[in-house]
Amino acid sequence: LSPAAKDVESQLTDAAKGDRVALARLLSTVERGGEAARALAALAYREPPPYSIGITGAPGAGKSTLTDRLITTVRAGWPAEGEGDVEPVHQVAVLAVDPSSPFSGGAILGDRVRMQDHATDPSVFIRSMATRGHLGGLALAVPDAVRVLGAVGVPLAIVETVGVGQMEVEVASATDTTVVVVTPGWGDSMQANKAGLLEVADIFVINKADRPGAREARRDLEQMLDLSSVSSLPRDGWRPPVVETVASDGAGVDRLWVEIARHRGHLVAGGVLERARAGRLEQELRRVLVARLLHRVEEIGAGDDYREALQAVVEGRLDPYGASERLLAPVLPPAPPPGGRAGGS
Ligand SMILES: Nc1nc2c(ncn2[C@@H]2O[C@H](COP(=O)(O)OP(=O)(O)O)[C@@H](O)[C@H]2O)c(=O)[nH]1
Ligand SMILES: [Mg+2]
Repeated sequence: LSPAAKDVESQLTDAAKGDRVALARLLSTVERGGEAARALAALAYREPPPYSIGITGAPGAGKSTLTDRLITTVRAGWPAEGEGDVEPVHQVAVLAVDPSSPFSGGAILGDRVRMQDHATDPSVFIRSMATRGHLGGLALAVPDAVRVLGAVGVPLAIVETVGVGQMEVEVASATDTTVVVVTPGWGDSMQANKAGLLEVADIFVINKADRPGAREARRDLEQMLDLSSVSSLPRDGWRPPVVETVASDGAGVDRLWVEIARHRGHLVAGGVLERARAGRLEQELRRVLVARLLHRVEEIGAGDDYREALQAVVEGRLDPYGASERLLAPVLPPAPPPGGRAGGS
């Protein structure tokens, strides 16, 4: 075992016993990437993942306030539909994901302050995650972090993203249950539609339902869902429910938790959970492959051979395809280009 692997192994053992500092270190390792992160992933992916909930939506929609309320509700246990009993959730971890800055900006800082009610609860672990380098970045780091949580025995992870860019939606939707938060107001649900949120939502929340327009927002969402159900979304028979909440006073949050539990029940019952997780792992494998290849491309691009080949292309002595074949020769064995055409399409 390398020293890095030994370190992460002992940190995993400590974190599994409830050592929060060890867990924080492990998540920093994931953020940094590199050899230690690689060793950590090798261990973490052997263990079952936690149940994961993604929360996404425009900045200011109330995601952090909602998450904060949800933590309180979650600690009471999983609601069982139609029955009185609950399965306890002994631990919950929140990852607040900010792709925009490596140093926590105002939004995350605000989140920290807001969630401080739970700071003294040893069963609640809250961590913000920022970008790891540039290639792959958070889209790779967050699933790794979730697996680390699973490996140390955390049964439930909530991933809150800060915005609704492609990356944020990707990160939030790489969870078992994806909650999309919108607010009443002109065009908000339309924007959710445009941002591709309709495809990824398992549950819609209309937060700030204390403000005018909640009913219209619900009508818009339901209409869009009606339209999308006739198209071919692979929903496995699940229609995303629309839940109204007032996160600032907690109204509707219990209902949200019931819907999350209902969605989980739906996934588990039909074997959908396993299939969906396998599908996400395939996407992740693809991302890792692409990230590694891009990394090699960057290395090649920093070399002398690259500059020479580029010069040859500029001077018309070589075409870009010939140049790329020459540069890739040490990485990829020569193969006919896809479709037999130069470069393929
Ligand atoms: N009126 C109203 N304000 C809310 C509600 N939920 C959150 N807010 C406020 O909206 C602002 C943004 O909330 P925040 O949770 O930081 O949003 P985030 O950016 O999506 O995480 C804060 O000032 C909250 O107090 C709500 O249900 N009703
Ligand atoms: Mg927030």
